Amino acid sequence: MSKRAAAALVAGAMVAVLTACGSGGTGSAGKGSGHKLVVGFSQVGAESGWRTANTKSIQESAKKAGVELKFSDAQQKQENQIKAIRSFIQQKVDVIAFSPVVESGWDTVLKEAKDAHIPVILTDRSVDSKDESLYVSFLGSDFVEEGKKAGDWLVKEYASAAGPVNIVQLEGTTGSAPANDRKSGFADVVKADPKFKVVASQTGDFTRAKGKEVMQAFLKSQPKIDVLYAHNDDMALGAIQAIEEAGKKPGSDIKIVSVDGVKDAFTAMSQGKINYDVECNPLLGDQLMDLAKKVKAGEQVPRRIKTEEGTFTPDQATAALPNRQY
Ligand code: GZL
Repeated sequence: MSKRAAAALVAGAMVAVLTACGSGGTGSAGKGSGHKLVVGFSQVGAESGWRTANTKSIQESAKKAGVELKFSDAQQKQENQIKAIRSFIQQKVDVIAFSPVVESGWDTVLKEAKDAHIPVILTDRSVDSKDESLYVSFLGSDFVEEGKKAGDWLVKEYASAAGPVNIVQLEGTTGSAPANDRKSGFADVVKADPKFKVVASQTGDFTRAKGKEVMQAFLKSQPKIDVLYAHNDDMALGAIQAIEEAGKKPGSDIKIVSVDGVKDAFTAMSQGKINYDVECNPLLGDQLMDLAKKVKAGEQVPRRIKTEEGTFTPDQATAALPNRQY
């Protein structure tokens, strides 16, 4: 081989190696770099069956995708998520992903990630930041849509009722996107008919314990409750305990419409205790890992990726139970 041809071959090889290493950050996770993609993930907490399933999905998908996952549980505290994100920045991860416990108060720390040239992906819940450059994509459900689906069921269920239909509402974590949006989506539908009256509404913080406690208070303060709208199944399951301890029948004395679609709620539905469940899909892991790889490789990704999900009547839930993953 001539000297010129050999030199061209070496130069070509050099370019290939540099390109591979150059496309990654310090995690150098570019194509063909041979280094593992490093993702820092800050999870809300472990407050509900939905969250447990979401965490399992993310951890299993990372393993399957060969991604090094640095995982932090914030125990539902924003300050813990901010600390975790700062730690990921210090560790120079390739991508940061998180489910913001509340919508506000993220601009400062997300700016720090941006200044460190670390892309951020939002999963499950979003933020109210006006600066769209602070994150590259939001993967998760449409919570307003979920609230509307719950409202639509109620309107149909009580179409022939004269009213009033007294509703109590167990709200999710105060300030969180699912609580804000499920409340507004539901209200937008039921406000069309004055017979529907939300007589009490309070946060149960997405947990069974708090859901039971607040439902006990509703049962004491409200002379007549026809319907419970719970922003998630764990609060609905806690409320069922309170309703039964008060000597009433959940699903008939007090009808219940809930959100998430976790296995325990489907069991309650098969027992006639929950009347309708709007699914919120927690299995975001595979999509997140695929997104993270694309983002790190510098590929264009959609700004908003909406998860597909359905609704369940008691019969549908009973049929789905045997194969329900979460
Ligand atoms: C919704 C998610 C909510 C679930 C709750 O995407 O953020 O948080 O509905 C969970 O069960 O606690």
